[in-house]
Amino acid sequence: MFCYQCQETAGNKGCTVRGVCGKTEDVANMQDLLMYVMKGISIYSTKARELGIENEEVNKFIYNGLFMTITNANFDKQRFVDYVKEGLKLREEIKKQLETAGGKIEGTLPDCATWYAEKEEEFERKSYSPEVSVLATENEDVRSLRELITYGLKGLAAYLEHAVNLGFEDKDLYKFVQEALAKTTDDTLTVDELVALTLETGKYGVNAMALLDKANTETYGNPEVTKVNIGVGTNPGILISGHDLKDIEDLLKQTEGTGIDVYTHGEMLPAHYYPAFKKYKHFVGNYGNAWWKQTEEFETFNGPILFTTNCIVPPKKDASYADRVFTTGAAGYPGSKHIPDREPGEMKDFSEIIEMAKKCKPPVEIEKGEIVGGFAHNQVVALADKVVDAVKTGAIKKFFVMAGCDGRMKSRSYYTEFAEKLPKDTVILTAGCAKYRYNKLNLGDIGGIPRVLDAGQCNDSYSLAVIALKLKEIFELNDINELPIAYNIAWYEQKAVIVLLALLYLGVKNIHLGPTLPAFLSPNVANVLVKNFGIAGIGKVEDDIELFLS
Ligand code: SF4
Ligand code: SF3
Repeated sequence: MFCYQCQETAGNKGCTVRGVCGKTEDVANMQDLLMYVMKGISIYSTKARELGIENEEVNKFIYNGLFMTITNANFDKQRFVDYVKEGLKLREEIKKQLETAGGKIEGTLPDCATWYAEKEEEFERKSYSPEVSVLATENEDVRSLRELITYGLKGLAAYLEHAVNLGFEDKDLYKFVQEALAKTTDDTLTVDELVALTLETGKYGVNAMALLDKANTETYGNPEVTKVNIGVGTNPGILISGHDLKDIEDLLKQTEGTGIDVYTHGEMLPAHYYPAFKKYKHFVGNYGNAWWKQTEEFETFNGPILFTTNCIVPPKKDASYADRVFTTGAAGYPGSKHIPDREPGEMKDFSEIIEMAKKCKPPVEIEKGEIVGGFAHNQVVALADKVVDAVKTGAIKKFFVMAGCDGRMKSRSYYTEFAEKLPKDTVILTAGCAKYRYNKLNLGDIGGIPRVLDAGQCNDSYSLAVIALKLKEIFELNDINELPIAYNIAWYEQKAVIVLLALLYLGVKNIHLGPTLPAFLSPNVANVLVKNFGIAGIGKVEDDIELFLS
């Protein structure tokens, strides 16, 4: 195996024996094979689209398959095997559609478009062969750019899937994702062309996040300032983790009146900010912190846990909660019950989880109090006068965008320290699970504006960009970079990659990225990012604060 797609990759080089995330070699290889097959499908579907052929099944297969390979989303090998099988069938189908329409692909086709097998043993063998690996691309700059694009596409696909689940779609996104995947197999593309494709990925990333923002807000209303309880009630509870709002809607509906409470975990916290979910009295609060603390915090929750997406941490051998873990959507874990997709017009069936919860003890309280969030673009724009005044009078000197992911590395205490040491006339704008490093610190407020403004999930980083563009308009500036906003972003998995590419596309410069720069950036590619966009890593807290404020 070789995997270097996340921030915690072994030695900041690559996982080669077993993932730091817990992904075993055979699962990693099968994920590579799925990527390989999806590239093959995309070669045909892209050509077919030129002839007006749009295959809905292919569209769904690709975004869901990409999502399944995101760090900590799915560890279930059999699901990847089944998916590879389905993918090969689908590839033959779209190939036939293309041929029937008189279409033909010029030149020699790459192996990913022609390799075919039916037996699982053959999948296994293929998944271990070098041509399927990331390392098959020998030129390290080309590999770096291909992977940067691919990881961006994975993040984009995840956001797209959430939007589609709410009935919102954009055919251009399917087209771009498949076209870009196909291009990662094209040896004739130059480094410059791949750099251009990277930026284009950012552009579509903005579109995907905008689509999801529209889907979320039109379905559930605009997030509003909300106090979220972090303590517990006296009823048994179900803990729901991940990012999918449609899933939490179904769960809240089905648990109403059952005597079971619902708690959010990790990236599901922002569900509390949406007006549509506030009416549920049994929607009690948020339990625990960012994903990496789950092996400890799930021990005391006592009830079933539902993963709608990443981040799953494999339960420890002696974990008491392992048989209470359920997955759904792109998420999966071997041995955990997977709740099937909803039939059109219906809800997912969570009855098994609810029945299990009824037999469980209530959660043990691990924290007390409240946290405040809900500062997505609509809410902040509603407060714009106040914010603008504070900037004009100098009460707010600078904003710090500290969106992104959290992770288990010790070096991430940098972000807690950074938040603590920032001068009192600064405001943190956050989104994603990165916030757990400082959202319980009580950093105070500036004239009623809290010093940590949480917009929501990682995809709501889009909201932060909308806020920046709005401020640019109010202050009548020519360039988004003239605003008193600094970017100190934490990354972990591939959703943060699409957020980063989206910000670059929007013209944001001098983003600091930590706690380490991606291992998949070759020195030359890193240099392009440094030179053209002023991307930098992080250093010592005091030095960085001084640098940002200078
Ligand atoms: Fe390693 Fe990250 Fe890949 Fe897991 S996802 S195998 S930790 S690089
Ligand atoms: Fe977190 Fe996994 Fe990235 Fe949506 S839940 S931000 S890491």
